[in-house]
Amino acid sequence: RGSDWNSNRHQDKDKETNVQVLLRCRPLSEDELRSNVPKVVTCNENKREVTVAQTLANKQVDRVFNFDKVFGPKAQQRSIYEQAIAPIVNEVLDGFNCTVFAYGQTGTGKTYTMEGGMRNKAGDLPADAGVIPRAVRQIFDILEAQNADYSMKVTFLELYNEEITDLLSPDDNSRPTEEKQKKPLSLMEDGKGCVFVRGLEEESVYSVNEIYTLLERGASKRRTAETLLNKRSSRSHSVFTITVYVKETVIGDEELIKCGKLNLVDLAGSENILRSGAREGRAREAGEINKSLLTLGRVINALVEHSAHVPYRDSKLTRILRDSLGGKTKTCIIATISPSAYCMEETLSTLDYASRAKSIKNKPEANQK
Ligand code: ADP
Ligand code: ZZD
Repeated sequence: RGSDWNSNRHQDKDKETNVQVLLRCRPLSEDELRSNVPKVVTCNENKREVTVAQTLANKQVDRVFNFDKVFGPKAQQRSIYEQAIAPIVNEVLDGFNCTVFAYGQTGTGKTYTMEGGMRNKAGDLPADAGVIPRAVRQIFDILEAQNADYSMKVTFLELYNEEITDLLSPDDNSRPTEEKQKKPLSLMEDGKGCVFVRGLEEESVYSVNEIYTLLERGASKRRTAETLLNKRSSRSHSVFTITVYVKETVIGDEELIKCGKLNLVDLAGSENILRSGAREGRAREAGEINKSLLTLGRVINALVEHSAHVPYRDSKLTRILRDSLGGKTKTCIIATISPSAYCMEETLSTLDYASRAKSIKNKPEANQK
C-alpha cells in the first residue's frame, strides 16, 4: 500500500468489481406452444428475479434466483443490447478489456443472443441481430461520430475438442474439404504471461461492411465444420474478439494510443458438463470435448471459494480467457434458459452455476498507454 499522497490512485487501481450476471429466458417455440409444453419459469424483470416452479413429493417448492439483470421471454435483442451491453462497449472505448460470455443449455438462445438471426440488407441491422453485430455497429458509430483516428482488428476462433480453428483464415480451395479444417493453432505465452493464439488471422477492418464480410466468412466456415461433424456447434466454444486502437489528441508532441479489447464468447452447451464422462467407449473423446467447459466450472468454483490454486492452465478456454476470470478484464455472463418443464433439471443447474459466478471479483484496469 502506498503512502497518503497517492492513496487515491491505489484505491482506483484496487477497485474490485463483481462479474455481472444476466439471465435471459427464451420464449416457448411455436412447436412447444402447439404441443402445450408446460412452463415452469417466471421472470420478474423489475425485481431481477427468476422463479422455477418445482413439485417435490406433491408439494410445490419454488426456487428463486436473483441476478444483476433479468430478461424475460418478451425481451427484444435491442433492449438487451442497450441495457446490458452498450455500457460495456463504452468501457472498451475507454481503454478497458471486456468479456461477455453466453452460458446455457443447447437450444436456449446463446447463439441467438450473441449473433442473432441473418441480416437482411447490407449495412442494416435486422431486429434480431445479436450482440456481435450490434457491438461492431456501436463501435464504428461512436468512433465515426468522434471523428477519431482509430484502427480495429478482429479475430474469430472456434475451440472444439481442445483444438483451435481459425474461423477467419482465408479459404484454401486447392486442398480437399477434410484438410481445410485441419490446421489446429497453438497457444503461446508472451514474456508477460499473456496468452495468445499463434498463427491466428488478425484482420484489420475499416468499415461495418468489411466486418460483416468477415462474419459471413466465419459463419460459413463454421457451417462447413458442422456438416463434417454433426453436433459440433453445441460442443464447441466460439470467441469473437475486437481490438480497438484510438489515437488520443494531446497537447504537445506526445502521442497516446488508447487500446481496448472486447471478447464475445459463445460457450458450448452446458449439458455437456453433466453428460461428460457418461459416454461409454467414446468417453475419452467426450472428456476431451468438455475439458474446457469442465475447467471453466472448476475455475469459477476455485475463485468463488478463494482457493489458493485456480486451475487456469488445465484447458485452452481458461488459458485464453484467464484475465476475464479474476483478472483485469470486466466480465459479464449472460446465462440463457428455456421456460419448458422438460428442461427443468438443466435450467436449475444453469441458475445455480450463474448464481455462483456472481461472487467472482475482477480488478478492471485500463490498458497502459
Ligand atoms: P443455443 O445457441 O443456446 O444452442 P440457439 O441460439 O441456437 O440456442 O437458439 C435455439 C432456437 O431458439 C433458435 O431457433 C433461435 O432462433 C430460437 N431462440 C432462442 N432465443 C430466442 C429468443 N429470445 N427469442 C426468439 N427466438 C429465440
Ligand atoms: N447466427 C448465425 C449468423 C449463424 O449461426 O450462422 S448471424 C453474426 C455474428 C457472427 C457471425 C455471423 C453473424 C450473422 C451472420 C449471418 C449470415 C452471414 C453473415 C453474418 C449476423 C447476423 C446479424 C447481423 C450481422 C451478422
